[in-house]
Amino acid sequence: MRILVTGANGQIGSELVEVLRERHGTGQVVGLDLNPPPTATDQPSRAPSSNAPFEVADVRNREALADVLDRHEVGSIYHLASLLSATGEQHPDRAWDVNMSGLKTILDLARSRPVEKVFWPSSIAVFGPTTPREDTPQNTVLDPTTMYGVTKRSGELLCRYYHRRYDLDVRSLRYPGLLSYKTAPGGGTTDYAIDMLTQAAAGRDYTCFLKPDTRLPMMYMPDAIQGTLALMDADADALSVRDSYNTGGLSFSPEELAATIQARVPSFSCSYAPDERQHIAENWPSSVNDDAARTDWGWAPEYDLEATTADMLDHLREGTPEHGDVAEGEHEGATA
Ligand code: VAH
Repeated sequence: MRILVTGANGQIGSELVEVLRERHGTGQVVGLDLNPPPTATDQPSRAPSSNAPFEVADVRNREALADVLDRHEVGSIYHLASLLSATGEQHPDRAWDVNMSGLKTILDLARSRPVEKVFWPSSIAVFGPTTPREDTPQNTVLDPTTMYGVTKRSGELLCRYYHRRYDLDVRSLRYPGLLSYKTAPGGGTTDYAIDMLTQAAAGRDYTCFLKPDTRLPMMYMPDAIQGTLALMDADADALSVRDSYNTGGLSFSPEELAATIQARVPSFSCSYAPDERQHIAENWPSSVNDDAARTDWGWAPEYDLEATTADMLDHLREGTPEHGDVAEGEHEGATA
């Protein structure tokens, strides 16, 4: 049985596919995205090996996805294809369509086939202005203010329904903002952090689109990947949460990140020009409580702000050709 990863070209997908292929063998992991994978010519650092199975399809196309699942005899699915918060506010109808129709298509196909497990990423975007901002509980008021957040909360409820009604083993994490250096950011509000580190690594200053004191929950990609795999490896009976687990890594504000960068790049300077994304960020928590994830399946992030900054700067200084302009518009594959 093979593993299918939708949104395989995105921020999480491109790294998760690599780790899964190392774990299970290249031919056992099928990537799927709206666009073909990077090639040795355009993005050599990300080009998969020649025998890496890849499908170009729209996750809203039920017939195309059914063919992929059957032809590859898929036994587990990581459904990552999604529009993120900032892009979703620019294109709310498309965000609902891709995020919700895509998810329901995957869940419907999975429950009618021998698919053992499905992973789907939610986000701290499910929280809103009526939620406690510090140490946000696993179970609390969920009052999302963005279309992205609405699709993520709706998706959580859909996943829990499919687990209760059809006994589908679908599992989910509420990712915070994710930092990574291998792919260009995909239209997220928390992507300011990647942009700031990218500019600093290139010896440039940065103008941040959030206020300096906007503290948000964040996570370094290696922790996000190991947490995702730990959840999927866990015994089903150990899981007490079937909408989506809170997972925190670290929390910081733009000014805290800028200070941590300046300790390594003394010449770096950050200025602030908040835009419409400030209204998104200020409705999100500053930190989340992830005791349930730690108790149920051993969630244990390893990277703090200093370690994340050091590792990001080191790799970005090596040069990643796809970095430079921040990706905008529909970026299927990006997520959380
Ligand atoms: C975004 N990176 O900014 C995503 C994430 C918590 C934020 O879901 O939209």
